[in-house]
Amino acid sequence: KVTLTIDNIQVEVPQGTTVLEAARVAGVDIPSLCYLKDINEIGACRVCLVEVEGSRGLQASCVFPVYEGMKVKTNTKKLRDARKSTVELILSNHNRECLTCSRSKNCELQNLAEELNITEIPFEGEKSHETMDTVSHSIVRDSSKCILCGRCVNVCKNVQEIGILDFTNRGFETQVSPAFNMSMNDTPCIYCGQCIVSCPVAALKEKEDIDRVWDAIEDPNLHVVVQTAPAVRAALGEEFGLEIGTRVTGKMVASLKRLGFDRVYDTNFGADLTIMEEGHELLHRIQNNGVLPMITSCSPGWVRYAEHYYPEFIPNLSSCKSPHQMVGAIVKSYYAEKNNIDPKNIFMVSIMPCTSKKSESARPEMTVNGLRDVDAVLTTRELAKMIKQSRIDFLKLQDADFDQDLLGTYTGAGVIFGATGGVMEAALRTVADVLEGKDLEQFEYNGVRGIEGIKEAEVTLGGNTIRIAVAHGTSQAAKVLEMVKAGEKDYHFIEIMGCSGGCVTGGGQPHVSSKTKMDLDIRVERAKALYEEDTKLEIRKSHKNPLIKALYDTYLGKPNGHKAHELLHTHYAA
Ligand code: HC0
Ligand code: SF4
Repeated sequence: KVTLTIDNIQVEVPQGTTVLEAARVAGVDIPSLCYLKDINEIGACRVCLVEVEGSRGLQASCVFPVYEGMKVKTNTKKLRDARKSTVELILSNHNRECLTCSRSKNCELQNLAEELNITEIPFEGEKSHETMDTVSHSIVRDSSKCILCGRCVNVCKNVQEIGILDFTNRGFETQVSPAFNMSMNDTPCIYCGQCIVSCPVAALKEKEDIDRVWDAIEDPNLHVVVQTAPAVRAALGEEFGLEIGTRVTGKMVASLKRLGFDRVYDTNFGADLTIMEEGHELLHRIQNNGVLPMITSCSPGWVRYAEHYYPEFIPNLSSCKSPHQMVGAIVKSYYAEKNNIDPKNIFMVSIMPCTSKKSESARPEMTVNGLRDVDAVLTTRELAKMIKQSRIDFLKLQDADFDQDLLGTYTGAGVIFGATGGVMEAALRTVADVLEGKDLEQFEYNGVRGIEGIKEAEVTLGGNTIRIAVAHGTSQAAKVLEMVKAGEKDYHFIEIMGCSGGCVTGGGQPHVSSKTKMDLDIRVERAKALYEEDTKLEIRKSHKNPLIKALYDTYLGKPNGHKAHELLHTHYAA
């Protein structure tokens, strides 16, 4: 332990702590901009400057380690002036159209300018070359907003270990972009959006689709059905000032009804359906010498990663479509038939915590009879915008229930899909019952929960030992795949999610400031909300969902049967 004083406040912290972190412990708030805990600790922007007694010049506190007896000052005139000049310089080459910016009121640069009391920019800098890339279905890059902090570069390079974005050019023309300033669409970007949720400004954002959804709602000829992903309920409340990890399922449903959707369903129904299909696919592969390990295919960021970086594992991907695509396919077949609606007149919207889902839903494979399973995907952030546009007082909404007919029930197994390990646990709950031939009382699998990068377990089911692994974030996925390739590991089933933490920390979730990320792990807080909903539900195993049973009995036939294959499965090409 090391004892030091910061602004005369004594604080004790472990050796190796930085001054910025120590100040947080002491309750002293040092401003920062490029700093992002564990992701970007490079001391580049020089906003977090402090004075350290006995050392020359001003120090970047995010990279300066503490030492015994150290005396730090964080709030002197010299520091305020230095920080102000630094931020003024950044602003002089920044697109300052804040009024029409998607991050307005939620921008770390704007907040900093306000805190530092910057009321004018003393010099108008020459603007560097600008690029606006709107080509992909998922991500928009607007370099006029970029402040070269490097947060996106490092999350992509060091956390995801993909490396699409980098500093290009030199000096004044320095940019952050894909190589040769290519469109993201022409790179092997997986659209995970981790760069977006790391960006302090609006240089990276999702490709919005709000207007198309409003048009559909207004169109009297369209029947508009909406579904919500498990992870949305764990984060939407943050957009309305609620604490991270507050579950807002009922208010979310109420708001969707107010927005004018004709039916509100939960993707969890699709998750239950996926478990039926994927669980039986696994059993079939195990019993018939099929390709193993089978790997989940519900995270489109992961699927794109496999296609671009590990095509040799494509035969290992489950042929199941992801849950929201299954819901779309069932709405445009079964639901349409039962309600006597021409599927051409159904418009299916998915609210997702994910930016990659936008691209997934546009894939040509994700159709039935020439109709897209899902017509539009909105992120959690976009849903919050629609609610605000409609002037709905979210916090005052009475909780409402999902529509109860046809696809209207879901189980605890479906809910936990949104956290890393959840798909595996949900699958085990069903596969175990099938293999044991009974309704097992012990069905919580704590070994696959939590945020450890790679989780492994062996489960004995019906006399067979099944070896499983769970990986989240593509760097962890790569480790598992390399071990499998090298013959070091021999699993039957692997769950892989493209983002660290799983969907709860997807690229479409509400922005959380770098300051808050210092205090808590949002992966843990949001996951808690989902496990809490699981324990509150009466039915917690997918195969016990009565409407899933009815769907098979009256329409699909058997899991993995002919009709199920036609609607719910796909294939991925290398
Ligand atoms: Fe997920 Fe999903 S759990 S990918 O993380 O499998 O996006 O939340 O909706 O489709 O159910 C995201 C979240 C989903 C799907 C489900 C799966
Ligand atoms: Fe990298 Fe993901 Fe951003 Fe693409 S979306 S640039 S893969 S972090």
